[in-house]
Amino acid sequence: MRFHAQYVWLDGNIVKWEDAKIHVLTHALHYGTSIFEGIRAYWTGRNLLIFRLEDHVERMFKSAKILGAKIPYTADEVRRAVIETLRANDFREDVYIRPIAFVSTPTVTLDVRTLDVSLAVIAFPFGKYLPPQGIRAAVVSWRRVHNTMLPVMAKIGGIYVNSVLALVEARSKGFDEALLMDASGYIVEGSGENIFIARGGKLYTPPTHASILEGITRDTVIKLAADWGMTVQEKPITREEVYTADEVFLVGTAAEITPVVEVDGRPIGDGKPGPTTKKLAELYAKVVRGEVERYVKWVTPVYST
Ligand code: PY5
Repeated sequence: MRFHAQYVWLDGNIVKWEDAKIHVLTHALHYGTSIFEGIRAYWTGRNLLIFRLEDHVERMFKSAKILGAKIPYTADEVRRAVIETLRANDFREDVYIRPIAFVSTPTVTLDVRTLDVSLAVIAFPFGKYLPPQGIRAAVVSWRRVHNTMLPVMAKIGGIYVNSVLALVEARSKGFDEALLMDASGYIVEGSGENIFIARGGKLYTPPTHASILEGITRDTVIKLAADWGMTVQEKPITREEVYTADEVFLVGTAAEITPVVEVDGRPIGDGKPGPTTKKLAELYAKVVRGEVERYVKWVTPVYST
């Protein structure tokens, strides 16, 4: 996949893609002190709809608060920057949006509280992140970093080294995606996705205190499932519960709802995407395109029609 567009939003200006550059002594490059979001916008044929923009921007401010850095914009300004970026590029297809606030002061100092924070919004056409027909996953040896060591609830650049190591391990062994255990051996997340399992007609996902990112797609799935009277129970999930689940699926902005059809060489259910996963994925595809009345509140149109 090639990531490219015409324009980038950088500290208040729309600049050409090629000109969106930063200095090599940028703090975030050295210490991972960036706060980012992954947002999708879907092209309906008539308009471009941003999914859960408010929630993503809100999470950015929470991440900054946890890090101790200050984003020098209001939430409203960040939301407007996202819309401005999409309009400048005049996208007429599905895109992925990556707002990133990063500590930009060229210094070796670690105390970020007084350092400058820059903001960029990058957006580019984007298709599937993982094969939608189902993936083969492996439980990797790297453990999910515990939230007493790094705030995994925050989407901070440096924390993603944990995910990078996990995915490199899974891919180098021939798998599509990694499943990470926490220090106690419970399965908590994919490298860039939250996990759900269906077992005996019920849905389960790890609780938010279990060293996971509090995913916005996770929240969407919990709400969509509840609409059919299917409550999702938040509980620790063991490796053997995953192996013997009827269905396993990963959720995230990039991954959307991706069926996991095999874990560590063991087929999940009959080795094909299960009915609950399929039903949720279909509904999700409608919700993000503003086709479900009840959830139109979750989409922000980019162009005035
Ligand atoms: N867990 C981790 C570790 C994540 O990186 C992500 C998002 C999620 C869960 C799901 O969160 P949400 O539903 O709020 O997106 N990952 C990024 C994404 O845009 C991609 C990282 C490579 O989906």
